[in-house]
Amino acid sequence: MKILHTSDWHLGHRLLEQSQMEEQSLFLDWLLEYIGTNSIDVLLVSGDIFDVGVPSSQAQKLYYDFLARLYNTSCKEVIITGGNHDAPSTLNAPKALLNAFSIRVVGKATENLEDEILKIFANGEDLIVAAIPYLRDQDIRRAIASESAEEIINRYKNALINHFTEIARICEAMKTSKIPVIAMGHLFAIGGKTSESEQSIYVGNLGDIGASDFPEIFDYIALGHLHRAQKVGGKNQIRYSGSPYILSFSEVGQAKKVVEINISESMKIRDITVPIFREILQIEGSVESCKAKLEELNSENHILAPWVEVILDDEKEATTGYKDINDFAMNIKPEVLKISVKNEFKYDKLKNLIDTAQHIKTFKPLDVFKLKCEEIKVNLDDNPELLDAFNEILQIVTEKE
Ligand SMILES: [Mn+2]
Repeated sequence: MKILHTSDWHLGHRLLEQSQMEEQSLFLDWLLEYIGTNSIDVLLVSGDIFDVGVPSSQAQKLYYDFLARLYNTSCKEVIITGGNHDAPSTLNAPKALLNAFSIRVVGKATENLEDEILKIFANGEDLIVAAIPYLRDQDIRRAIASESAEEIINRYKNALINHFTEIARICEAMKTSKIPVIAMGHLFAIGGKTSESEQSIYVGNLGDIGASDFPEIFDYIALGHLHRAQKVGGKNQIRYSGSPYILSFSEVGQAKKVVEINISESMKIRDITVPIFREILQIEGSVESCKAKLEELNSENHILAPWVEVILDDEKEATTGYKDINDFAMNIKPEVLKISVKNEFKYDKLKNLIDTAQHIKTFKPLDVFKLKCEEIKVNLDDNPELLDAFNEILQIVTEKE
């Protein structure tokens, strides 16, 4: 039995307002072809299928078209779990219908742990999959009033580990002879490197668990959430597949992967590099050297127009540089999505605040805002309306919460 592990498709994602649907569509075409050519039997998608809870109709079309086409391949079992970006209700809505086509969806944790455990038979072999979705605080931990920030972190972490342990216990009871057991998860496990596009999620959601916190019974753990493909704590069998394409400029230069697990060959694990359908890169230097690099990029052949962030390394050039680069970019194929100046901002004070903070909840939004204004040299005393506007937004956000 051959299994393919992927995650974090973020269908419908936009990078600096640009739709990534073209490369997402090309990736799904490639994935179908890979599955067909390599006789993959089971596909695991560990969360963040969509970028937002209520995806656009085009994003949903990508998803359903893919699943429909997958039905005619060797892959007869598909397991999809919800990520922190997915609304459980969106993923779960077609659950019963998809189940009829052996596409199992676990959008969120329920009261019944057995709902997350699936016994699969494919290509003459048995497999148990613990399809653990992203675990929301309220799904697994009863909130207790007047808890300190630290207590909240610990309780959530403990609840997370408990959940995996309980699931492992049920798998243990189900397991006969040598049936392999695979777990899926969507969480931040320490020893993993973050990128900008998932950072806010993890800082806000606290649960740091390490490789040793995962129960021993799992022969492989298919993780989602971090966008860089990586092993957790150096363990070969605990992996993030990472996102299959770049979702943030902080991921530039990363090789994007899916992971193949061959159960029949004593759990042979190997990662497969996904072809690059759109080059996303950063160009750094003076205005002239950046233009030369853009020109060079323009002369190359690309499937989709490359997307570029230009970083000017000389502050003095910045004033004319923005216009210069923008004008130049009008007549070439590569698209310049962002122009910035190196070391434009001095992060010292904000960085200090973040470094010394125990927990995201100890930040006061107003303090962060004031430091940010200071950093970008906006004087709030001269612009009191900015402070009013910020407070108004803050109030709306707080009320929504
Ligand atoms: Mn993600």
